[in-house]
Amino acid sequence: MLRCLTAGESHARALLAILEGIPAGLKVNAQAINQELKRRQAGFGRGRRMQIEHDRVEILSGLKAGITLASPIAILIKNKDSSIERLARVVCPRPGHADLAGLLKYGFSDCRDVLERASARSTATTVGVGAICKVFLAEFKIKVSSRVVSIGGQTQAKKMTIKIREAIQRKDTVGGVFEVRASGVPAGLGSYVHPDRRLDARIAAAVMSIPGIKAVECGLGFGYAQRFGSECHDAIYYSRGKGYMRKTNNAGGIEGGISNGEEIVVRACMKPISTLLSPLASVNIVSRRPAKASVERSDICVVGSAGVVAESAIAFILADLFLEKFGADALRGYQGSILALP
Ligand code: EPS
Repeated sequence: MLRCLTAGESHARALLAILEGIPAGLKVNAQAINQELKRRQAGFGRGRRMQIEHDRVEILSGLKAGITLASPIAILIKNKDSSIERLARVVCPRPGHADLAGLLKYGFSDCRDVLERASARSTATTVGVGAICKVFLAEFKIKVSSRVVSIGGQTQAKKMTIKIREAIQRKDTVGGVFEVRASGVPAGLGSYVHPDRRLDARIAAAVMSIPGIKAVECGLGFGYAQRFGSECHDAIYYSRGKGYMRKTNNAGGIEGGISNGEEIVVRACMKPISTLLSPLASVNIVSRRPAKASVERSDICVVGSAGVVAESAIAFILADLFLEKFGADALRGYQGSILALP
């Protein structure tokens, strides 16, 4: 129901996105999007690029007087650093980055031709689009949030900070785990009928599409493998006021690929950023001789930002599947009781 196309490179003039399928009559303002863009840029461990960029959106189309027209919404985020034509050639691919695999795929002779688009800078557009989806979801009291679960194996805030400091001192990088929760999601989004429309499959694909994400789990995830069925499935209850309900939520709000009315809980692992100030072994692609990997300006730890990006990616999927189930041309079309208790 929703379609999105993004364009832009890390140091091109701008990043752009076109979002199609948001119904007419939704109030959207740039401020709501800018708040989310700011959240993406924040966090201890971000690199110097974040001091240069103060991401702000320009909404180019799709609105009149701040209200959606149902036409495609085009957004633009300008890059302050738009030095793409002046940047030096990169000839020593970084292990872990798209550099070498991209080079082999396209036959480039400069890793920069890969890294400009492979850069996580593109996640600014993911967040811009996700912010609009969040505004739509908020109309139905659906809220998406995230938190950092661990950094480099540490689960306590103070120890996480120490771990990032350690990475800085070591000229290293560090990854971690974040969690995204979506509350107020009605039962019935997704499908057990169509494998490609399963809510968990769609969410996993969306989160895996974020640069640096190496694993995704829903609810108990890998924890299911360590328990008996009786210890992990969420018993079903009914109350007149609340309808069907659970006292536990190990399923993370998804059963059979469909939302079950409980909170959606998703966790993902972000690998350590692959640009290392103390670089690993690589090969110079011109001489084919051993060389240290190239060092580009980068971040030390971006797990918090990745959580914000994943919120946006999940908001897009929830909005898409919500429209698939309850679709209407205009917000006014939603009058009535689509979210009534089963
Ligand atoms: C990023 C912008 C990039 C990097 C980072 C994320 O800017 P620059 O390359 O100019 O420093 O800081 O991208 C990567 C970590 C990567 O591997 O590409 C951003 O806007 O989030």
